[in-house]
Amino acid sequence: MSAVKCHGCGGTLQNADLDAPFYTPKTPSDDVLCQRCYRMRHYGEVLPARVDARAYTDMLRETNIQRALVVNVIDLFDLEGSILPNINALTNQSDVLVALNKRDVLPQSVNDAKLRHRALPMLKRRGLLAKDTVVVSAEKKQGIDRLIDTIAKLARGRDIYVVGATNVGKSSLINAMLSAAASRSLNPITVSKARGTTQGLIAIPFEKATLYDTPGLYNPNHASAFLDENAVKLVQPTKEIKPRVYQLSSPQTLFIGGLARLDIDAQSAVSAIAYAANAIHVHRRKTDGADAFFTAHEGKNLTPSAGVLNQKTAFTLRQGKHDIVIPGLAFISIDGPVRVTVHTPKGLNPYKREALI
Ligand SMILES: Nc1nc2c(ncn2[C@@H]2O[C@H](COP(=O)(O)OP(=O)(O)OP(=O)(O)O)[C@@H](O)[C@H]2O)c(=O)[nH]1
Ligand SMILES: [Mg+2]
Repeated sequence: MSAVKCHGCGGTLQNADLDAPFYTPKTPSDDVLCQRCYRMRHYGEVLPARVDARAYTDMLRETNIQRALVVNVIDLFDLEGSILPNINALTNQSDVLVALNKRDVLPQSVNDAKLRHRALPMLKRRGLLAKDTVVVSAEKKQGIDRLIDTIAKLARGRDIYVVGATNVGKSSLINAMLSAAASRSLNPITVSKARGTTQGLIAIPFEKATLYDTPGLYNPNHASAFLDENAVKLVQPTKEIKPRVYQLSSPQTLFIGGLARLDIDAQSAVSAIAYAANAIHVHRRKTDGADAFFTAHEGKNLTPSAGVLNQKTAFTLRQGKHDIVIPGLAFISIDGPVRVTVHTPKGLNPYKREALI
């Protein structure tokens, strides 16, 4: 077998087995993409693959990551879900740079300093400590020069590993840095809405060292894990999210597509702001009869849907603004005090936090 890697995803190319990963009908060479990358790039297909925790840890352990600068990419829309559970064991904690990516999907009216200020304690509480943080958008090419400068300053000639959960935008950010530097014409890395696009380490020359793109860790607590390929495209915000504002009296219910339902129980009316991809319908109705409404409308008005909402999680929010987060789907900013019961498919676990916005 050849040892030539697909320049799209980093997997080792082979032309022996059509059904095995990294197949190409061509002779493997530096310019060849595997068939999966080719189809994702040219036909926009979503072809998910998984990198689980064990494979991920084994892969990084074999590298020099302990002596390198680690750029941990975080998706601002799925902040906590982007944190790697074992990141501290794998890296030298003092050398982590956090890139808060997909800034463009959050309202432009919130400034970067505020986002940083709100996001940092959330990351810290989950064990992610950083030497520095940069707010960026790979899509809109915002903050890219600052990211390059900060990487160069912190790396001090060492190698760089770009890590993070799957789909947070690692490869997109690297492509944005490559086009900003524009000093050499390197092949772009494959980027897609599929989770698990990058499958192996991809080495890119960076100053006198090497920058590595890495596969992302699969996180099962994410709306995408409950949806088919077409619905996966719906839940990912691609444009600035338009906040949807409600005054809810009790007992009222908000449906976020067909994947989540929030039942509100408060003494007086409460204000709730839903942040979800603009394509997702948010429905308000009386809690009474909400079960029958779901049965009648899931998959139609209430889309996307996994067919069931068979898990209930109860939250008590104190005075002040809090978010209820449905990972990968939405966060809903609610003014307490209020009790909220969240219905989701079993295994899609909501949580509460201080308000991000
Ligand atoms: N709106 C927006 N979308 C982004 C941004 N960065 C990446 N994306 C989108 O997010 C999706 C995932 O991007 P990738 O670059 O493939 O993410 P990754 O972290 O390399 O993913 P894996 O290789 O699967 O681990 C794609 O649909 C990108 O277009 C961004 O700054 N803003
Ligand atoms: Mg990637």
